[in-house]
Amino acid sequence: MKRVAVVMGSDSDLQTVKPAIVTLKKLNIPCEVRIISAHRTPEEAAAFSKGARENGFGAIIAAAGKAAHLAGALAANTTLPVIGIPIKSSTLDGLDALLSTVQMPSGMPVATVAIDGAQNAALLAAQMLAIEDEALAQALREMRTEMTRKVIEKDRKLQNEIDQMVEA
Ligand code: RP5
Repeated sequence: MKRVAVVMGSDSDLQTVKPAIVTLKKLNIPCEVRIISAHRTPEEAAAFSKGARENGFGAIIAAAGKAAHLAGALAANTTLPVIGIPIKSSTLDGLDALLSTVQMPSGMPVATVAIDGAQNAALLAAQMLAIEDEALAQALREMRTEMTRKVIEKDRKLQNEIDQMVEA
């Protein structure tokens, strides 16, 4: 199976990025987690994305906050799909990172998830790999079925609580 790279701009992003790592692990997708900065380590960023395809990656997740150019900088050097996670790490509540990540020029796409949307970034990467991997597609279907079951269960619980409220 292809690997997924999870790259973050700073160790201060790790807490927010954790759900992506956990989700990939739950789906048994091999991943490599790195701290690489578009601004502080630009040469490492270029080298990493230039070599990503031949190093067995199928998708790159890039998480960064503030003037978040990491996803775009990685996308500039690879034709692998790059998924950007804008991180809320400044006084602007992540809107700065969202706009920096999502507003890519034509010809250089970055698939941007919600601010701090780490789990969806991992699921999107998994769905990309699952195009050619039926076992992974099945694992994703099962994950959704479980999510649906939990929501239905919560709804049932709510109905019971409302009934008790009315009776009290
Ligand atoms: C970005 O700047 C990082 O992705 C992080 O979200 C933000 C702050 O980084 P630190 O100053 O905490 O290292 O490059």
